[in-house]
Amino acid sequence: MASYQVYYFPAKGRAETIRLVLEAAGVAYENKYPADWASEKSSLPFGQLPALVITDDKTKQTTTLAQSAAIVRYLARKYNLVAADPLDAALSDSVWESVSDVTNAMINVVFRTAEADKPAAIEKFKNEILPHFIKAHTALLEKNGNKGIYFGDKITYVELAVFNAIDSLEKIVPGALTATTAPALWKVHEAVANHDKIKAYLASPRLHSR
Ligand SMILES: N[C@@H](CCC(=O)N[C@@H](CS)C(=O)NCC(=O)O)C(=O)O
Repeated sequence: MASYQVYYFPAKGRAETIRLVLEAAGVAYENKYPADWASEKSSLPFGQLPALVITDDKTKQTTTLAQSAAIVRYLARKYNLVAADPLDAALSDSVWESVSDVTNAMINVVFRTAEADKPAAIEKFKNEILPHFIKAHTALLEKNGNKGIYFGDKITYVELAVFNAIDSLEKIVPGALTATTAPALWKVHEAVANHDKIKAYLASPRLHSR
């Protein structure tokens, strides 16, 4: 058995899909926040957060796993939140990468664009990047019967990542990803929001407000 600490800033950010995977799996974890990031940074494998601090309950040995995609996939494999078929699992990974691309584009707009240039950057994001994302994801979801699941019948880490991305995107481009503008993607959001363990998490004090 292992104990987990999700080490990240006190926010959803790149840690939230990690938390969602743990929550969906019903696995206990603690949140660990930096007390003095400048001095802690060099102790991380790549000088960044999130990281998952894994403690072997028997030996008390700890391993610090970095990189959000690696952490999510490790936990998803361990707790059976991946597609069983290897090709479906690879296709799922491609969905994750697409979510990562659109999330990184959003981060560039919000955090790496001069204030004066932001309105134009947001418009470009909304009118060029997002429609491609919605179209591609809608095609994949429709191919699987438009049931809010990308491949097969069960929620995997990919639906959890998309749920989180939709919530994050909604803050930047309100109204751009809704039941009306992106119905197939919205079904993913609903499927995850109705997952019993996720529903409990969303109503719990463990959920970060931003
Ligand atoms: N590829 C990394 C990116 C991690 C990343 O950019 N982390 C940011 C926070 S979201 C960070 O640690 N920033 C503080 C710093 O670099 O000092 C991942 O997905 O985990």
